[in-house]
Amino acid sequence: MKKRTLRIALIMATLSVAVLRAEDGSRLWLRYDRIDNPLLLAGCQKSVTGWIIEGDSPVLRAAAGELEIGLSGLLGRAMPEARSARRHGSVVAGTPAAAGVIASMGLAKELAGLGEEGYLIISTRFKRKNITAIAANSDRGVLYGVFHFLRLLQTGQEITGLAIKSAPEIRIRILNHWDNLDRTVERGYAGRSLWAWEDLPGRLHPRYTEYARANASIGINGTVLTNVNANAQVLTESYLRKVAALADLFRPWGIRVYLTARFSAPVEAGGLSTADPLDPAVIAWWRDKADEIYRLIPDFGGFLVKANSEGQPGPQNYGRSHADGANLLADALAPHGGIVMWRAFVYDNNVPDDRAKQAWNEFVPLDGRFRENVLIQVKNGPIDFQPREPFHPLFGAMPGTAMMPEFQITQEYLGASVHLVYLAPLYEECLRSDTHASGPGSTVARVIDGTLHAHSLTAMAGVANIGDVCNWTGHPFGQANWYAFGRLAWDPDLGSAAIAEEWIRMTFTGDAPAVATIGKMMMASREIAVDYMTPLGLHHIMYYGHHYGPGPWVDSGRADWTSVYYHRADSLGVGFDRTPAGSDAVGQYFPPLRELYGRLENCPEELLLWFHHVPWDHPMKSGRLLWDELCFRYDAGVQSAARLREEWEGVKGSIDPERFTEVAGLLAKQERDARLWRDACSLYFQTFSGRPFPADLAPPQHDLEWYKAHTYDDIPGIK
Ligand code: GCV
Repeated sequence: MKKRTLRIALIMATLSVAVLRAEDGSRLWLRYDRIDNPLLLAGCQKSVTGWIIEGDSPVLRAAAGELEIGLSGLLGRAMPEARSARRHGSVVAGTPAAAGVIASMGLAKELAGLGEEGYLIISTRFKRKNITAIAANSDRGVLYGVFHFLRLLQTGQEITGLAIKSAPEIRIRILNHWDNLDRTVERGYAGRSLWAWEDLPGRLHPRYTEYARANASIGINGTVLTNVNANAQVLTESYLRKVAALADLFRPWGIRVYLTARFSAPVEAGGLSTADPLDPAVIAWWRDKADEIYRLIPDFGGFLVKANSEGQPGPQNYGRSHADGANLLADALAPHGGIVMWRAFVYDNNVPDDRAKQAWNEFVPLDGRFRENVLIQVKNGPIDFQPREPFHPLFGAMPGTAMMPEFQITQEYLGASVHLVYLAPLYEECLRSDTHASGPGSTVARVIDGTLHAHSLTAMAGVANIGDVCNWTGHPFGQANWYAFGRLAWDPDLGSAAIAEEWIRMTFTGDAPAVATIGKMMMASREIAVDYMTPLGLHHIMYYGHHYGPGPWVDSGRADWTSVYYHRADSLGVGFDRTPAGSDAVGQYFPPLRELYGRLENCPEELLLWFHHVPWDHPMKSGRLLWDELCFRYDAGVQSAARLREEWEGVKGSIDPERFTEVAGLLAKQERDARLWRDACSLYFQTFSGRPFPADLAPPQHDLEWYKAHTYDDIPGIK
């Protein structure tokens, strides 16, 4: 058998095994099963009869492999690369540099402005034949175009008459892994870290390539391999060789590696007596370290740094500023084209001001003092990845500095890998928030895509929810959050409902009623979680440590890690007064938001208790008093969680039994724990309101002491 025929036979065998094997979720959204609608299949088979990649490079070979596997699977027939494009239905992909069909099409004008990663997908004619051209300025653009074209087939969209032009709005679209070198994952709920440091660089697990493929398919082009609570060991030579092995594997998929830099590394890994950013020996150490890294990894992306926060070392240990610290690393990386992502997640229990204000206080005075290759990485909200927060007031407040958002894909405060919570609506809510920094329309999206303040260095980070479990994310729906993050990083203006539909069709089924039901469930899920966990602007009332269940009573230990710090319940009311009469956090927002958030009568109810301490008998829009409304919202969350479980039952025949059963089990657990949230929080807040539960709501099952004593022995994550 010729080599090529053998390869195709292998692919087909793999595909049929995939059909027969249990649905374990490992194929993510890149399943490429044969299109099951016969009419659609016939149409696609007619429109796509062969493919060619013009040119040769590792990236183009990755694209070719994807086209071959994808088209063979989706069209249900072996699809090796064709010899020529001179027949109807050819798909031709490449750059004008290859001097082939793409070059002959004279696309220079259309390709202008699409940059290094954009692409065109057009239905056109070549030598009197109908073909589809996937054209780009670079091989990476071709790869992204190929994935887009396959997505059209996977989601049952039209593949004739195409005139698609796409380029990313954000330059660096990056995952942050909070993975430790011992393979535990901070806030990880999907098994151990993917990075088998003990086997690297010699043994390369097949999952590394699968990981890179999945990321490339959604446009992710960077990954920070290590935890922001960093270990300097990763900067030692032996670990850098391991990192280089991963970088080599990821490169053909357009992915660069980045590392977290522990600020005290010159002391811990370099034997210096100080890590003072202005000390000449420290400056030389980082410069030499950067040179060493780039010798091993020529396209190394740069460093992500958490400094002077939650016990991490930083420039302030030496009386220096965050700008001094960031610029030290930026100068070391600059000659190689590397960047620094410096986190604004800083707060200190010894600073008497509201935690929500501290990052702004710290960073705004430093605006304009960071090097060109520094981005300030800002969490979506001012506290910490809560089910709902207002957008972070730093967005728009530092026009002279490149800002990037950090979203959490892993569900630290949103039910770990137990709860179905589709996070795209949360990301979208933040991206669409209008900061009013330069008048109306100054959305967070316009701040971070660089258009508002003319920055060309742009980025968006997501804290990964990926581990070494078979289905990558623990909860099968966790995959949707990874997927949605990538899609939104490419285009922050995409809508979460449309992204959900794509993902469902690629991951579960194209059956229209099932797609509609699952889409509805996903779109409702974030609001449902807000209701049963932290309605009306409550926040950070999770159980100490694991953050999974309720813990509104947590009142000991570091003050800004307690719940009472945030809800401030007393006999008069509940909520954090952040008006000028309180902490004045509202003052960090631009007008008219100060007035919107700052006046009780104006404040959107979903953020009420974030910004105000509100009397228990405050009349709400529903006509209920605050206390009753709070009980009602908690209860509505539980009812809706029950509805999610029921709705899932309705898609039973449309989903494979393995994943159907797995999700059904998780939804039952979610409902159970939503009740726990409702009962625990209602009972706890009742000790302050002193009011009865509304008569039409089911009373809590146990007393408050029972909930306080409850331990969670069936949840994932580091204990
Ligand atoms: C990586 C929260 C989490 C920590 C996390 C921190 C951060 O505090 O609970 O686990 O540390 O955020 O984002 O740095």
